[in-house]
Amino acid sequence: MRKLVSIFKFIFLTVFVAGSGFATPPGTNQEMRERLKPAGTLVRASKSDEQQEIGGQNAASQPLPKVELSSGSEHEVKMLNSGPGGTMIFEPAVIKISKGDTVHFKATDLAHNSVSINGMVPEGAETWAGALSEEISVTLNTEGVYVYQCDPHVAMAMVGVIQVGEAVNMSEIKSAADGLKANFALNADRLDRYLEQL
Ligand SMILES: [Cu+2]
Repeated sequence: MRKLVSIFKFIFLTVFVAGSGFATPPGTNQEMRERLKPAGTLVRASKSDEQQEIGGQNAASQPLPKVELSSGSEHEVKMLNSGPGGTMIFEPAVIKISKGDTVHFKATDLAHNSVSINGMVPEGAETWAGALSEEISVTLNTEGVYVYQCDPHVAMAMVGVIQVGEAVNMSEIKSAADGLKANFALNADRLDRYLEQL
């Protein structure tokens, strides 16, 4: 009797296993994969859409807020190895001031300087060139946009922008910016982002 049971078990298992084997046509797994594939693709697609959206928000597509007119007639710009806006940076890198105001460049960190860039100041305007680690003050009496740099770190886009009164020379600044940007090995979009804030 036990023998019979085990024979039946054997037959049952054989038929069941074989049957299920036959009941699974070769195409079924493939078909299943095919059915699952679009679902998987959709999940990945929606995820990457989301990532693109997040990336887009962090990237240059997000317009930066405009810089407001700094209060008072004396303004301070720190020369820094590292600040909230990045490394080798003027802080604030973009300021809007009134005609006749003075900007003090502070040697908060050493081995930086502030030098106005030829062709990137309003026509007939004052220019300046500080020595390394020198704290200089410039009084700006000519309306327009001024772009200046730190000589040792211009390749890292250590530049700054001052708008005095109205940005009357913005088109000249923008065309000259292309030449300046050619010197940037790092932070290549910094100047564009600065000018966007005016
Ligand atoms: Cu520097």
